[in-house]
Amino acid sequence: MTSPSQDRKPRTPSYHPASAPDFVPVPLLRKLQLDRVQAIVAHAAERVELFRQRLQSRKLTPADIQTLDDVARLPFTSKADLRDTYPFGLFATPMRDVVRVHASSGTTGKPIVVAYTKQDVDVWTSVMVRSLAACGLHEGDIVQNAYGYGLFTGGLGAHYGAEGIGAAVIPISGGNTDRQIMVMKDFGVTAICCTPTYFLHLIDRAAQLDVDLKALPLRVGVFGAEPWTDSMRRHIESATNIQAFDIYGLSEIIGPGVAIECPCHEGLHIFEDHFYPEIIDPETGQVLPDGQEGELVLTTLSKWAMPMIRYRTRDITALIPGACACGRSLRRMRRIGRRSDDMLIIRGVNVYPSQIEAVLLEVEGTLPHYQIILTREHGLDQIEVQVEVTAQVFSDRVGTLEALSERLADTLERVLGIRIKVTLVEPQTIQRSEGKAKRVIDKRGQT
Ligand code: DLL
Repeated sequence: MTSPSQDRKPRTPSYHPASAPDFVPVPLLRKLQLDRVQAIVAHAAERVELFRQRLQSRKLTPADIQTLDDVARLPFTSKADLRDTYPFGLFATPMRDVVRVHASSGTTGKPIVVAYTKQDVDVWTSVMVRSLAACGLHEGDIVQNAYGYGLFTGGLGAHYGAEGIGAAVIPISGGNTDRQIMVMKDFGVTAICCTPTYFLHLIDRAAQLDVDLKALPLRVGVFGAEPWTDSMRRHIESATNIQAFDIYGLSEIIGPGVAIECPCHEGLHIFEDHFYPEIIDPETGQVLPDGQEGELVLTTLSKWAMPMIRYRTRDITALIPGACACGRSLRRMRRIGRRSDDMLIIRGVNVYPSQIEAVLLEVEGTLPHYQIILTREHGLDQIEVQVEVTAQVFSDRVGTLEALSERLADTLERVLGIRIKVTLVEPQTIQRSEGKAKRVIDKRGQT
């Protein structure tokens, strides 16, 4: 029997057959986009009440979409629309045609819910296969998938893609770092999928355990679900033999696989045959020309269970003018560095300060003065909430304080899906602001 790592002849064709649609001539791509946008707008207008009403109030019909530029006449969709129609109000197919449901953080206690038909799951798989192919993965690779499985789209999205390309998937999910390192070493893992900060943590922990990651066959990392930087890439690539790729996506649009870096690492190619991108000025909503920074707006061109028309992602980027040296005809966007709203991404989990505030306000004994402090220890994001309690609670027995902070941490964990350190402080401890309260102190860049 050969060990997995002995069987590592380079078998990658320079372009994987699954990538063929990435190279389609631009005029053909534009024609395909127009056909698809016309069909999806008609589908949404027929099936989604909210969209139908918005079209009517603008005196528009699907027939008004004659060119791709006409997309800019359509109304936007926002996260608030998903919240207001919770849970299934934006579904465009009956539940019997839905084969999968995922969910992601909303701005308050309830998540937002997204759905897929069988055909939608196939499209998702295909864009994930093309993503992994762009990273150089192929049959024979052993992929450790450390994105979380569950309602989060990262786990199953990467899983279907890796299986689809013919690799062997290890569905280890997130957490349990020592076991991750053991598996990486013992199973001959060649590629890892996880958040970039979790991988930084794996690097630190491997060093503590005396595991030399450079001695392993690991050669590709597919990192996304949160912003990261070129200096993180340099750190990852110097501590391992990995080539690190940035993968972008969001639940509302499909999950991971909306855009991917190619080996040129000069921006992320958007799978334009399935997602139509625009960049807008987040203040005015006006479409901006290529090269200018603004908010990314995406229209799904082939998602039937829950089409998204002009969805405001809140992610700030720019479309990169010109062609990429790799030959893909798909346009590229700059990596996402920030958002135009206050959503935080902690260990890959989306958190809105408003969700935390909603929990704090419900619990008796706390005051509406709080601060969220973010730090990074050994590559892992840490989040602490400091909250003032009433003088009476504070003067009570220590046991009362402990019980209250436990209760808050439990409730926050239930709502957010991650454990937060809760520190109760005396009244008047948290600095008051003269203008907008500064709720979030992000020290992650400094640690
Ligand atoms: O994070 C989907 C995903 C899973 C993408 C695994 C990549 C890998 P959501 O939980 O809905 O979906 O969060 C979407 O995360 O609007 C961005 O703000 C942020 N985000 C995702 N990928 C990147 C990235 C998944 N590569 C939100 N760079 C998005 C920066 C990212 N931010």
